[in-house]
Amino acid sequence: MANAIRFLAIDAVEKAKSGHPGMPMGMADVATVLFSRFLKFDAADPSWPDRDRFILSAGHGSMLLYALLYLTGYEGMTLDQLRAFRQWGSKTPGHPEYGHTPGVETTTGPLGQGIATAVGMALAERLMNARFGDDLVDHFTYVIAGDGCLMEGISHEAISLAGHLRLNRLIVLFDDNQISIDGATSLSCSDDQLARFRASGWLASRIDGHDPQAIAAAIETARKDDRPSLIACRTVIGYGAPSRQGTEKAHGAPLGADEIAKTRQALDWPHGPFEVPSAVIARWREIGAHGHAARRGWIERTRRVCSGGWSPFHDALNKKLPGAYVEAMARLRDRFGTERPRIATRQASQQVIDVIAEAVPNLVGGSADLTHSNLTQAKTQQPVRSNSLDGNYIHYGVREHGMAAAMNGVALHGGFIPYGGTFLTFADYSRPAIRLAALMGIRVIHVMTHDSIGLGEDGPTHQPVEHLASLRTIPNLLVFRPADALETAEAWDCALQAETSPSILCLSRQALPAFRNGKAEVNLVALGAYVVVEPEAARDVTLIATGSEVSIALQAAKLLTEQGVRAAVVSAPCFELFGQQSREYRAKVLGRGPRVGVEAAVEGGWPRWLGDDGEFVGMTGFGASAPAEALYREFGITPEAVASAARRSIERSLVSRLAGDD
Ligand SMILES: Cc1ncc(C[n+]2csc(CCOP(=O)(O)OP(=O)(O)O)c2C)c(N)n1
Repeated sequence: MANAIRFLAIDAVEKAKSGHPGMPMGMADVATVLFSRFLKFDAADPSWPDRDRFILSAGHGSMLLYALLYLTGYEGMTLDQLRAFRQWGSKTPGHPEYGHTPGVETTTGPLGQGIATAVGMALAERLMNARFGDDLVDHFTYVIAGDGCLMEGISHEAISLAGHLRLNRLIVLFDDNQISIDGATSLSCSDDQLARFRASGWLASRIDGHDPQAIAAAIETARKDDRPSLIACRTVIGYGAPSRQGTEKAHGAPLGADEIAKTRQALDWPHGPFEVPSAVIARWREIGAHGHAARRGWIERTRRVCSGGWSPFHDALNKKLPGAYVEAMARLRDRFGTERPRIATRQASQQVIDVIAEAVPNLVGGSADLTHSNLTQAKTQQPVRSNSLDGNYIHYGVREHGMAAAMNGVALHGGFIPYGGTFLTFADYSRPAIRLAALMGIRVIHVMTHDSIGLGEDGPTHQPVEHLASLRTIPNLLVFRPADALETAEAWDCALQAETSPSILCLSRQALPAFRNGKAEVNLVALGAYVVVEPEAARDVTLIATGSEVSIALQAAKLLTEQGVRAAVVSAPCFELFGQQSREYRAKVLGRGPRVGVEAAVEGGWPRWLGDDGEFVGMTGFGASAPAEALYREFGITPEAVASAARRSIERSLVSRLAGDD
């Protein structure tokens, strides 16, 4: 059974002329025991909500997973797909990709992400279980992680959080082969992994990863323990390849025809490439269908639960927002539109969260130890603790990266919409997990406050300047920077409605004046950018600003009016959404004349919106420690500076027009 995995991996890597045979060969025995004796799944329905989750954190060993998906009979995972490993259009990309290949629970490859995402999945399972009981939610999360995953810093945050919350349904099978790319792990690491996990509150043991009895016994014990479990499986990388096994040479290169022939002999596998004896296939297919009865039973039980036609369980699994949310959000937008509070956008966000936490029961909030600064906890939200898993607010601790990955896991698991807070300047700590969320297309909401030099005295370490620009370069990530309370509510609404994109809400520490009047009929943030002030006669210049700088642009427009210059003001809370609008709409908003961009951050991608004659008013370097007003003055982000930039760009555009006429 295990050799079938081994040789499919060997043959696929050989055919692709690239890939990683060593890890699948080493962990084939562990995977075989796990899938044949423990994993609850039905290959016929990869999205059955109560399936056990299997996460290949060591994503470079993707052929282990693809071989298992083929052998157990996942639809679409054919031998041809294995033959097309790593090729254009195949279901078998170099690293497992969520949403691309049925049966892949999360995208892995960046080491450490899988195990940290799995923590979120195991947490979501316990949260769902606390709400809906064993009949509906009762599954394990299994992870295969390698030395690389455990060397990565994120693993510390992840195992620490999992131990603290006593996520007893999380079982990590550590491919303890003592080899990574450079050679023996002893070159760079002398951690006692078992001691490390134990110190974080885990059950930890070491076994021979090629002994099926030992593997089964360890998993059996782990399943019964009330802590998360680490099973260090001592394995031989490239097991069976006579001259490569146990060395880094087995890690990431095809074995080559000679070595493959010798491996076939050594493991007594006389079959040709991609050939699996029918008896072996039949047995694997039985395993793939094992969970069928359990799934039918689960379907019956869920039917009974929602016999009245409605059930909170189905609502939770459904990605759509409830009707109560739509009404509550409409009321809140009206309130902000008419009351026009002058508050920080983080405070506005707090009010949004207070409203939506009641209307959206499956919202799960949190913060990386900045709850009182991020203002992320609703009055009604209760903290999640190891002994009260029915809470809905997670104190992630000072673990931004772990939080971001755990939120990915919570979203992937299903049943919840996760959001979590930190300071925008620490977005870089979370970035690899944010990038994966964008790549996977999942709804995860980051509340990132203290979004500019406007935070003041904490100084340049805490003042983001390059973060907006760099986050905007991540494809499929929505970066919102609302300018007042109403825009904050609308940005939240957009983030919650975005089922296939993560969002970042960049919010101010300082109070901002409201600038929109009356009832809020249309969500203008959803347009990405829109005109706030349109002069009565044709525009001379368009001032485009985001967040706290919209009010500066408005004051600049007034100054310009006094000077006989007609300035339109555009608020641009989300460039990604603006980019999706029609060419006509964008042209109408941007205007034909010169433009000035205003944002208390570095220029980044602004030139796209400003044109050749445009000018940018913002930061050119790091901030400083001083009160916010002083910083805006000293760094020249003032109404006067914007008005001067506007006049300069009008002049420039006149000159270039005249030059064009010549
Ligand atoms: C964050 C990150 N850094 C580096 C890599 C490149 N990389 C892929 S596998 C690997 C070595 C991993 O060693 P181990 O987990 O022991 O895997 P094994 O050699 O046992 O297959 C490295 C450095 C990566 N995929 N992700």
